Amino acid sequence: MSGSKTGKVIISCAITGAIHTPTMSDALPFTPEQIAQSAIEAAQAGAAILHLHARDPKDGRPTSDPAVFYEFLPVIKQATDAVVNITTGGSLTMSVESRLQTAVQASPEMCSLNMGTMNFALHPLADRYKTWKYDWEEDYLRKSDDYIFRNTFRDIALIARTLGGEHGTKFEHECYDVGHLYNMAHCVDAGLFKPPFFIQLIFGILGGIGPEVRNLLFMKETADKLFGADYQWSVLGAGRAQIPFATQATMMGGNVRVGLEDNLYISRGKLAASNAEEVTKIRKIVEELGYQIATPAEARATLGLKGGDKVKF
Ligand code: KMH
Ligand code: ZN
Repeated sequence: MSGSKTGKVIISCAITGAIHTPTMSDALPFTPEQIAQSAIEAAQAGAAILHLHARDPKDGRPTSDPAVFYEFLPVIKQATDAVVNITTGGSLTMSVESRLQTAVQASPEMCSLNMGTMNFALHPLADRYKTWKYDWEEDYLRKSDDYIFRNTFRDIALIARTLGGEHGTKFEHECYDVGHLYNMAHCVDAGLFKPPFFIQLIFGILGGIGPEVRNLLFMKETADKLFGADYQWSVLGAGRAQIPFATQATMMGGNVRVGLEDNLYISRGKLAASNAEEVTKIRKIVEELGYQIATPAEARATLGLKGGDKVKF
């Protein structure tokens, strides 16, 4: 089903992630204060959903430690009405159990859920930098040519049953390739997820489907065939695909994801100054195309979320 119930475009912003490292951009937030501030500014710029990872404040290394998340979750919640979406993807070096621990404590309205095991390669990024701010960065990137981003059917079922039950958490189903849509359909048939599903179609991650518009059309057609009117969709283009794919998705009636987790550049060769700058850019395009952006309340209505008052942070 294309377009949200309100016909408005839901902007998600992915604040810091676990792909990029501090050397790559001074704008990449990694302390709890920076993550909170960047998320609040992104919400003020128009992001209705904030996708959040945590990082060690000492050196920006990805962490799944709930204590670090809890240094910024309440701050964000008090300052904005945006939907908080906590990652269960974490980083490539984390176990599924560790990736889940914060969401189990925080009981968020939304979590990401990755719909298939895959290569998730970051190693080509390492060749772009000669010196590093922190000693973990280069190793983390270069070793990713041998990492497996683990999301077996058993892992997916564990996350679905742990968070989908009494927590009432809904999922941003992250689909990096067409097979992940069939994985999703299998899980729906197994009763793991109830509509409306929120499916994030992802293009341009090395290990997933390539950033070509024909692939977007193919993934969208496949999702329509598998899920009919039961799903809402969004598009995440990694790196330089971010804005072109978000623009294409908008024209097709979809929703969009931007943010420094996925792309550090605001234009060719120019680093984005902030997450808010990326949100502002896509918001302008959405509105120039004659669409309106969704408020957090409209996003909650479209996606069937439990409400910000039901979370535990
Ligand atoms: N950081 C990547 C391994 C998610 O948030 O669920 C994948 C990721 C997905 O960020
Ligand atoms: Zn993420």
